[in-house]
Amino acid sequence: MEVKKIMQALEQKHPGELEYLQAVQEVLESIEEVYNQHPEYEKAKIVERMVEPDRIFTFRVNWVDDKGEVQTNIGYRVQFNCAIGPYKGGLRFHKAVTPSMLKFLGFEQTFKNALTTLPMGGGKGGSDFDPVGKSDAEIMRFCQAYMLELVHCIGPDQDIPAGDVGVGGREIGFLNGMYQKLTREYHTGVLTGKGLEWGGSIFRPEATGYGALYFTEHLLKKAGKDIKGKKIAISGFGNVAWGASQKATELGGKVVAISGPDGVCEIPEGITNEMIDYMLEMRASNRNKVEDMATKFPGKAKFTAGKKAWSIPCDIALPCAFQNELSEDDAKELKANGCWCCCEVSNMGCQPGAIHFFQNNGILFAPGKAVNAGGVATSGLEMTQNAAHLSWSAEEVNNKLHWIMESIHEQCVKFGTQPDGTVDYVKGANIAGFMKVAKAMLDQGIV
Ligand code: 2IT
Repeated sequence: MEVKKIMQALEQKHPGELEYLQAVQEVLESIEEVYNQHPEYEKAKIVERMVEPDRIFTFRVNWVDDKGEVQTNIGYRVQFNCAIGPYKGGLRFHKAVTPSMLKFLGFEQTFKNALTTLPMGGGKGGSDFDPVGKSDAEIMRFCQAYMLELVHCIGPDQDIPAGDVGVGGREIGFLNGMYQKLTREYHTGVLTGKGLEWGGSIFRPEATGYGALYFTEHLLKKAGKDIKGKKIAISGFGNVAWGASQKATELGGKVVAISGPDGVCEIPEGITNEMIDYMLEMRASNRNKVEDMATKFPGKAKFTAGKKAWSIPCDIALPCAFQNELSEDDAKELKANGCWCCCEVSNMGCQPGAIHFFQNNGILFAPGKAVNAGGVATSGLEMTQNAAHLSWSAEEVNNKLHWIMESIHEQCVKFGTQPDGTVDYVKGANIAGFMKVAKAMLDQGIV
């Protein structure tokens, strides 16, 4: 395989699909060496087949807003790769959603799911519907209209969506209600992230953030460090930032910043449980403003408009918001302010320049597909509980999540340890995920 050649061909086929091309390039660069030691992969054109989604559904979604006006959005479901199990991955509702964004997310999901140790293939979906400023009734009508089409693409043994940016427990509820209405099938296993009363798993809402901190703990331990008393900057204030803030605080870290599209809130004394609870209200309000935290807790949280979380001095940076949210300049600012570790929690949260800067400047870095896999892993645990028609205890789910994150860390160490003894977590995660999917594809022939 020659990465350059494959990328050129892909760019020709998918011009302008920047996020997708970026995600593919990152993976191919890190697996190139290992791949070239396996002529059987080359012969079966594993890479050429793996970078293309199995199929993409695109559909129009019409709904009526509170003013009585008809709205038109586009809905998607990308079924990326089913070599190791049914398609699994979240739904993103965000005004910037494009096929490129969902293809990058589906591609990443395929490797991430492989790392979880559970048999799940990769998928992703969503819509350019913008939840900002929408009423609950509008959210419900949109979710129902979206499910009128999505219903034809999914099923408990085919494709199991969950939440992502803009899709949380409320949206999964509306989607599941409509799915049952349309199909008259009352199994619990077609969506994950469900409410506890109707088939959801305990800790699924917290799992992405909790898992990220379990992974971070292992990474720090391996590097001879620990989290106690460390200053942590977190971007975003949504579901992932919420779970990460909780677990970081519980483990003795001090969360000194959260952020939003409007700016950053600095919290010099560290985030409190009251503030963490308030993050949920901020998300439910659909205002999308982190300034609300400073308004609610004057004197404790200080808002600065237009600034990112990376402007606040910290030891550890945890991007928890959106792809490409941390640039090379941000990485430089972080280092100048004393940061020595960045665990990417958002999918592809760091731009390639930022990752290279971290790696070339001795800053510990781990990629999203390893760090944030606790979310989908717990979705997998939810599917298992649904299939067995039972619910596990908090302790049981937490122990399993803990074990999965530890094993993801071990896979990264196994495939990413460099001759000087340091761990390249990007290589480790990509090679480990790739090898599993590649082997599964090879075993199952040219399909
Ligand atoms: O990016 C992700 O891993 C998710 N949004 C969670 C997917 C899932 O199926 O739980």
